[in-house]
Amino acid sequence: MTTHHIALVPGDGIGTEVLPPARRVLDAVSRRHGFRLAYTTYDDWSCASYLREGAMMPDDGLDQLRDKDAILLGAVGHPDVPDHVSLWGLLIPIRRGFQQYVNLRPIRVFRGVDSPVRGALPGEVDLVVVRENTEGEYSEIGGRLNRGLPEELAVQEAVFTRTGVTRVVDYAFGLAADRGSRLTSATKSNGIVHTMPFWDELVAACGAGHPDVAWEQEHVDALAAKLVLEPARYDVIVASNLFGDVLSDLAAAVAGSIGIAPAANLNPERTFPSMFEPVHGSAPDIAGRGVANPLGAIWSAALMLDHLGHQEAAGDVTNAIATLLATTDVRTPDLGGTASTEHFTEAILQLL
Ligand code: GGG
Repeated sequence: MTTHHIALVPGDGIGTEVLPPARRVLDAVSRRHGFRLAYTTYDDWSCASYLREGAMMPDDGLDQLRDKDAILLGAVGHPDVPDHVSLWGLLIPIRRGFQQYVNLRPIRVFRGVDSPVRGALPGEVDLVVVRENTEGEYSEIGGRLNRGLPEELAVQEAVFTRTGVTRVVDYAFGLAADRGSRLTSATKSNGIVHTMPFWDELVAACGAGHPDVAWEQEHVDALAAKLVLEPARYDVIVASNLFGDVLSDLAAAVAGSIGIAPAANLNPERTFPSMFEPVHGSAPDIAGRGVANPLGAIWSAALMLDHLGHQEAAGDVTNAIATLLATTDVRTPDLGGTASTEHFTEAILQLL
């Protein structure tokens, strides 16, 4: 029997509440489909560890993960730890260290979920944001001077490389070709005069190599507005690190709740493990109350199964999510219901 070695990193807040449901779902489908998942859990890689020992993960953290087939992560963030410390202490070192340069964020409006947006009809909105995941605006280059003085200033450099942009844009064109769909590139080259024109040139060069894919570019501000007004017109959106993060959160809210949204941090060459995580953060406001929506983590687990080559098992999980939402009124509070995380998870398990 095939065994896949999975690293579980629950992290902080509701991350620790949504990973156990994802694991129960994984255990159910792996039994049914005849493969085995062997887990190593890294409970202590979190803000609690940072507050105690000054580090989110040990110095040899990446080495501990290197031989795993995939990583399933919950969330990072704590009110007593600056967000940039938690992100740069755990998530970003893993994304960069393992060259997970594609951050894939599928968004669907499921039947039975009320979108706050009039044009977001179930079944019609089914898009994927492909976010560049290792460079761009997420850069440590820059600094702050004259702290506390009236002359205080901060400078932040963005880094766009030919290799870094081309590889993710090429992936997005390939995905659009596979889906038989169109691609939209998010730009802002009217205001950002060096990096964004470079991004646009590299997108055009990739587009020339994919004559089968119709593509367009839109300024990110207009694209954000249209994503709210006409979400169904989009299929594959490719965007820089920051723009992709913002657009995918926006699109997830359009689809009813960020609590459902999954993400795959992919190393397409499979030289290193890929990482799967719900889009949501640690949500300290609801952590510990047992009401977190587990669907983002469960759908992320389905993306992991797909990556590991278990397409049927992954399909079972996404079908169970769709059926649960379409045929029952079991909902966590983010979706307008009163169900607990436990109750929602039981309801999904009954459909598997
Ligand atoms: N589920 C992972 C998590 O905690 N994400 C929080 C976050 O702020 N992510 C920012 C990012 O994806 O760059």
